[in-house]
Amino acid sequence: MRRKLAAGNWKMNGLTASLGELQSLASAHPDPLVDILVCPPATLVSAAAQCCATLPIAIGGQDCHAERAGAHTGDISAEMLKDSGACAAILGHSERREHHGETSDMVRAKARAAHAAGLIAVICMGESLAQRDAANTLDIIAAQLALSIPDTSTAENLVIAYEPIWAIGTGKVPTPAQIGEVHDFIRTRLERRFGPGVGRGVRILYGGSVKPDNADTIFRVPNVDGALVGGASLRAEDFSPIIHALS
Ligand code: G2H
Repeated sequence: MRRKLAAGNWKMNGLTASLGELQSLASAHPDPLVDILVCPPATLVSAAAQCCATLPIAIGGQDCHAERAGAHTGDISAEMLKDSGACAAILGHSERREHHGETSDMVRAKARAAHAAGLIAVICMGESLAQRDAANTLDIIAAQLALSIPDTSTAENLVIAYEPIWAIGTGKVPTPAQIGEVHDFIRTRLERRFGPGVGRGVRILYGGSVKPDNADTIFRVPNVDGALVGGASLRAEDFSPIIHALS
């Protein structure tokens, strides 16, 4: 039985004052029935982890370098994230693939580093609108799955987020049938590659314009084990009803 997961991706948002939202979230869910993960910007990971030390909210980063240490100005390693109190790292988000030229090979290397440091790798994948319109969605997902997921993956240290690029921050959401088709496909591929134990244990999140008013519909889709939420995770009053819909 997979535990549901509500993950918040703050992206490049949040200052010290924003940590109050975590306190509000915990107050609204003192004993949550689902796992809650919040991934603030790197500048807030340590403070957020301290703030949540006694709260039912886990903290994650939004990226990590594939190397353990070295001359990589501006980058942070998986070990540093872990040392800051993070338990997970979002990897391969389309904004990083697009704006930072990250390939699936690079994502796989980062995920391997995350696993070595004891972090959960939340690996994102999804198709563009042009790829969907050309009926290439499942081919794109198959390639991203094959190349982005390292062999070090287990049911505990891997979470996959299906995020169609055209649904990110746009207010457009795929139909339940479209979400279900991709999530079922990912599940089947995971079972084929890792066997039924791991394949059925990995959680598959949906991401892309998840809001309080569409969460319930999305969470009814089989093989949707939760959500990776961007804009609606920034304020507890928006994230809380999404968590509630998962419970
Ligand atoms: C997709 C998502 C979070 P949003 O990027 O990863 O963002 O919910 O704002 O579309």
